[in-house]
Order: sequence, then structure tokens, then C-alpha cells
Amino acid sequence: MKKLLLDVDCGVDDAQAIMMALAAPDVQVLGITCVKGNTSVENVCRNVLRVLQVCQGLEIPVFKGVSKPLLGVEISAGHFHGEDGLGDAPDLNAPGLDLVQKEGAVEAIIRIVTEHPGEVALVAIGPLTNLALAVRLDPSIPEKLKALYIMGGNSDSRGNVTMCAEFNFASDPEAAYIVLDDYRCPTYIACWEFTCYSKLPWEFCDVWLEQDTAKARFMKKISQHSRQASNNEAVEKCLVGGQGFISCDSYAVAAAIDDRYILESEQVGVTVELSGTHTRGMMVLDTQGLLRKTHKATILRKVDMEKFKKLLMDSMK
Ligand SMILES: [Ca+2]
Repeated sequence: MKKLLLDVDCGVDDAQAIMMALAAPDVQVLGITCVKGNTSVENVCRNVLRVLQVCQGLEIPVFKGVSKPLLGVEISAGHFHGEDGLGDAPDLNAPGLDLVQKEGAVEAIIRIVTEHPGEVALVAIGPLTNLALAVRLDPSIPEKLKALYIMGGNSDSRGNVTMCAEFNFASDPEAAYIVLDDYRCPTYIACWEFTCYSKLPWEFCDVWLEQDTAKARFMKKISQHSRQASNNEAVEKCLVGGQGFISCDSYAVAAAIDDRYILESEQVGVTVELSGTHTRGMMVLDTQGLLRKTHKATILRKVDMEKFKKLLMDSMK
């Protein structure tokens, strides 16, 4: 069994990614840690519990993490996933926050990774605040990880919330900088542009959500808002490579689930711009090796889309 620990800011694509991990037959989700991002950290916890409920996975522990970035101005997710992060389609039977663990997310990351040295793949699909604090409290965390998978950053200076920065990195640039510097375990990054170039047709999305299951009905309900928001002109402008369905966070989870899913990648030292007027939060690829980083990240370039589609389809069964 592959052991996954998920760190999320549960918007709709996080929900899709979590459901993919829960449905994978050879994967054990050890816990889900929550961070502010697409919505408040309280909403993130609530959203994760709703996802776990529909997947009958409420035995998986959920931990509340950090409610604001390490430094700087908080940026808004613009309610792309709705004000509550899950398309403003509330559920009267949603589990209460009393199910959230007493232990905090940062402490939980340190404990869980320490309990399973060399075995845990940490999948971070929100702002990296919890991960940055964990490595500051316990610098031995990266060497105890099997691997780190990140959805975030960008490879071609194309942003989605600012001109040059992707949402997760722009939300907490200092945290992203710390994580890319200090986590020297095998690190895989699904950047914004890569997810844009790996879109699925909307027709796939229709077939995916028309499956006659409680999970598909739940996903259809919560994704209506973001699907409508995708037709907005401002959103279209930040998409590279035309229209289509992107489940950003699921690309990182799929990489953690299936080793054969990555077809092409690039090994490169990476860092994050902290002080640029227009570029704060942008991921920088040191293709010339000028930073002299011995640790190189693996930037996803091309993945097996048939495997990806199957993982998505299976996640709604
Ligand atoms: Ca996310």
C-alpha cells in the first residue's frame, strides 16, 4: 500500500483530487491536513469532511492548519470555487467541525511522517504554509519523506491570479520558497501551465459526472459554479492552450498514485520570486544552474492522459 498524506485548501479540484486518492485500490490516505486558500481554513475542514462523508471515509483524520500566510497581503481566490469553496451548494447533512482532530495540522504532518519513515508521499495541493512551518519545527521531515508532490507554481512565467504567479504560490510566496529550498526529498511539481496543456474536453466531464452514483451527483452539484466561472472572459485569458476541463490538483495526486503516469519531465533547480513588483510568487526555473542547487525538482511536462482519465472515472464509482 502507498501511504499518502494530503495537504489541501479544499476547493472543487481538491475535492476531485481527494476522491481520486480515496478510490485508488493500492493507496492508504493517512490523514488530510487543511490550510487556508480557496476559502477559510474552517470551510476547508468542513469541505474535506463533506468529501469524506460522500466517500464513506470519515475514519480518515482531518487536521485544521494555518489560517493566513507567513507574510504579506492575503490574496483572494476570487470565489472561483464559490464563497464556501465547494460551489455554494450546501448540504444539510454535512458533518460538524467537531469531527476535526484536536491535534493541529503542522504537528500532525511531523508526527505522521515520523511514524512512517521513508514511506509517506506528501501531496500538497494548496498554499504551502503548513509544510513550511512543519520543516521549520522539525528540519528532519524532508529526509523522512518518500516523496513530495506539489500542485503549484509556474514554469513559463504565466500566472493565474497575478501576471506571473499561480494561486497556491502567490498565496504564500515565502512558504513556497521555504518548501522548495528545504524539502530535499524527491519533489514532483505539477505547474499551472502544465495543467492547462493537459486539459480534458468538456465532453469527458459530462460523461464523468453523468455516472449514476452518489459521488458523481455530489461532484456535479459542487462543480456547477466553477464550470460557469470557467466561461468568464478573465478566466479564459489566463488559460493557456484553449478551453477545456482542468482538475489542477488531481494531476499531482495521480503522480503520487501511479509511478508510470509521468511520461516526460524536467529535472531543474527551482526557487520563488519574493520581491518583484510584478513577479512576487512566481516560480523560477534555474535552467543554467546559477543557484548551484544540488537538489533538483521534477517538473511534470507530459503525463499519460488515458491513465488520468481512468483514475478520474474510477473516483466517482
Ligand atoms: Ca487546491
